[in-house]
Amino acid sequence: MLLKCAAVLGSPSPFAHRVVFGWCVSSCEPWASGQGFCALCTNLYRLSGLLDMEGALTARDRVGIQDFVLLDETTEAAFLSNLKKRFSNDLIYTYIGTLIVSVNPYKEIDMYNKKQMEIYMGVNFFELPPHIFALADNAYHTMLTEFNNHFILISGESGAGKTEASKKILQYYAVSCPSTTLLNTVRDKMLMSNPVLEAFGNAKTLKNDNSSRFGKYMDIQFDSQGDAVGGHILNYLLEKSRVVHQNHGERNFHIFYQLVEGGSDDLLRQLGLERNCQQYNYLTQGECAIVSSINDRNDWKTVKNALQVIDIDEDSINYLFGIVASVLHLGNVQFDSDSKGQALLNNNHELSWLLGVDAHTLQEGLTFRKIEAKTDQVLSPFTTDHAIYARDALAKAIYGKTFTWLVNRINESMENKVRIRLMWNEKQISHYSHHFILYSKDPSRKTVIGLLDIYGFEVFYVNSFEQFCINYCNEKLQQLFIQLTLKSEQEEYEAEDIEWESVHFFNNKIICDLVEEKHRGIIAILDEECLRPGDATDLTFLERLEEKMGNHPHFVTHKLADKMTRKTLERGDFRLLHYAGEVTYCVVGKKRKNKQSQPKTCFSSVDPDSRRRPETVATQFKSSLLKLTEILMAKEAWYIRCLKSNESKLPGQFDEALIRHQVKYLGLMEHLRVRRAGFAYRRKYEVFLKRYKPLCPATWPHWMGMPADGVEVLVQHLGYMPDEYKMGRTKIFIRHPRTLYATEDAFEKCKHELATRLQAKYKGY
Ligand code: AOV
Ligand code: MG
Repeated sequence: MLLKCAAVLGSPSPFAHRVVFGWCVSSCEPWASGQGFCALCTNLYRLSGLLDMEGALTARDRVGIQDFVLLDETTEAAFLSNLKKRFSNDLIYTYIGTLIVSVNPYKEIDMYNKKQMEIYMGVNFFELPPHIFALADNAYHTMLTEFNNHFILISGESGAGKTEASKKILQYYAVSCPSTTLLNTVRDKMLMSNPVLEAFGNAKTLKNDNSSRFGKYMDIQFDSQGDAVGGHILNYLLEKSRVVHQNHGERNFHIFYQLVEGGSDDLLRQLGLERNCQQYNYLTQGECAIVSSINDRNDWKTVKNALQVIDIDEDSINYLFGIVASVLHLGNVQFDSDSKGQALLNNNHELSWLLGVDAHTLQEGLTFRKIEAKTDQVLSPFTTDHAIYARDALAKAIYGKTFTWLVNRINESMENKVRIRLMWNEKQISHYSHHFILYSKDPSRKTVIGLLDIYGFEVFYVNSFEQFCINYCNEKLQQLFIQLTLKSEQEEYEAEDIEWESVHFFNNKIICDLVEEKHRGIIAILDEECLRPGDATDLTFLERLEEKMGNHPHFVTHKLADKMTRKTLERGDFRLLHYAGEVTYCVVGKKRKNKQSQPKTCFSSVDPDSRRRPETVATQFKSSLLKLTEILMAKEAWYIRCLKSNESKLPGQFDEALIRHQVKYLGLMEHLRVRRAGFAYRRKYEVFLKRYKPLCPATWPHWMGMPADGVEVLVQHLGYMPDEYKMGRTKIFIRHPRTLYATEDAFEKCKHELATRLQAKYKGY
């Protein structure tokens, strides 16, 4: 029926006909078929009179619209109502232009299988129902055709579905890219890096049973033929404190439970472990070692297999589990206090299981401080509290180093070792001929798609240094989003003299500055307090903050709490009004956690840097986020904004208030307004002309005049309607993607003709 509809509609020119045709046929939601409804061309259907309009509107009413840009009104209520309709029909993805809004369904929906992947391969973005595969595919094809680097920013609060989305995208690339046996192994390694890093870097929290406790940025490298040839991971600030402490209802990192539950009897015997998580202090604080949603035994098998795929040899795997077991044993090391209050080791049993460490030296290290005098060493005994602190610091340091080691090993194994194939076969010449012509393509050149999956914004009952860092990180990502979309988009229209009614938005730069500004931000003040000798404490840090930030509109102190937010604040707390909501931070432990609290002597032989006074944790984190921002800013961005559907992790529940809050703080309404009033696509005249000039006899093979004039001639020839595009100072702006897709279709056809000619010319190349 849809085909018939499109064919009968007709259009003013053959070119425009293709636009209508492609659009109507392909953007209809398949689940509405029978009633047939295309979200993008209601008017055309109405004109044709071919469709049962009542049926079509009922379908629209039932399943909602797949692109918010096409909503009749841009109110928050309309936005939420559309989201809800789609969610209740298991349509968890909706577009705002090329951005995807995703709502966590908390249930398996059969939409990620191989067949679905195949459906989305090589199809223009809006031709099928919204899907992260469409976004992944579009990023991939844009990368190939434009030879540039891309990244996919997946954001949203804890439990919103970021990690799941990033895994699905990686799987999509693994299946959809062209393959050879050699490359398949690289691909397997990339895929298998996930279960390993999740085992060591994810944990159950109150927000999410598989919460990422580290940030991950992964570059997938492609060669010029589109093969995935390598990968590289950057990891950010692992929440090491979890190794030694978990809040009620939370767990330690998955790997500990996997080993205890899944390890063979033999392995446990070798490591001196019992098959009972309750035996280990580091596993019992949260009182939820066993969780129904997590199958530690199965996950153990997956992780063991994955470790082999990523080339970790048997010996190293044994050492790795030895270290994991050592941390558990270390957690069971207890101290008594002698009559002078000095720490004494309770018993030596656990120490004997610690890998490769002399038990006596370790015992000394845990119960005495070594003070180096000029020629002498003096041992000063620890109190029990100090000894416990030293034990925990050692456990955290061992685990942190192990995690870094793992990431390095994964990176080595994913390194691009594939020899560049310089021989091109005929099929490839045909397929990539336009690259030869238009870009003089160098087959050894590589481009990347980066996937960013970082811990989401989180607010707990007690929020500590870890939440401060995580939420600061989310603040930075929001700032990046604002910079790249709302701000730069509007600035670009201005710079290009495009008429534009500006859209107001909240710019969270003010909060980023509050945290990170040099000499004046919270991190700078925390560092000062950490490095200040003498009487600095967590409370003096708070006093300094109050002194310096007292009047800041996003900082609330104990003194001002009632006045500003009418919510009281404990004496040891301060509150930040983040873009995503207010969070009360407890300063206790902040100073200690900010210092690199690793027992340096343990690692000095392997890490020469550890002798220098280390940078504080927060400052290191701040620098790494700055670098990350630079990496991302140099790439073309794609966005997936994940929303959490409800706090109880229940399938099918759409908590309207919770979702409204997220829609608000993620700036989705503002993004929609900018998108709706703006232009979906823009390219420099030179770039646009270079690609599409074969479509017009006047511009092919060479346009001798100004590029802007060439583009004008070209689009006139293609039959662009006046309101479909605008000519800026340096770029052409195209309102709807469908116009561009039609141009792409025409280009594809033209390419085949060129390919035939090329094949003859380059035979045997
Ligand atoms: P997050 O990465 O955004 O939180 P996850 O991706 O781990 O959140 O998702 C949390 C849980 O929600 C998953 O374990 C799944 O049970 C469920 N889920 C998410 N996306 C989907 C989906 N597309 N289909 C079905 N279930 C889904 V955090 O790492 O805590 O910020 O730090
Ligand atoms: Mg995650």
